[in-house]
Amino acid sequence: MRLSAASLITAAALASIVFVPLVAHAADDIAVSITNHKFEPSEIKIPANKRVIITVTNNDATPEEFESRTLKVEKVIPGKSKGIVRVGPLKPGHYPFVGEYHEDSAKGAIVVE
Ligand SMILES: [Cu+2]
Repeated sequence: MRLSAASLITAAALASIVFVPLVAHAADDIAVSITNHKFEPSEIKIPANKRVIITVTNNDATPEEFESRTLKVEKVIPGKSKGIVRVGPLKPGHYPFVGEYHEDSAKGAIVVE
């Protein structure tokens, strides 16, 4: 099938529509990992009044639960897998979180500035 100029323009327009939100999302994505029941980084800085997607990679073989009582977030992440936690928009402040299954070592905070 030959592509007409009109269909190429339509394809280009669609590509730009799809491309823009992906770039906008990427700027607000934060990556956190869990290794030996500790978060890395343990302090996550995010901008105020923005939605942020936190990808939590659990490198441990055992499951962990990302939990923040102040943020009302709970997310179980099975061993050797990833989970997505959405936060915000938030006011500036300090929002602690834990890995509920290993609270002694898995501690951190989201710092909103
Ligand atoms: Cu819980």
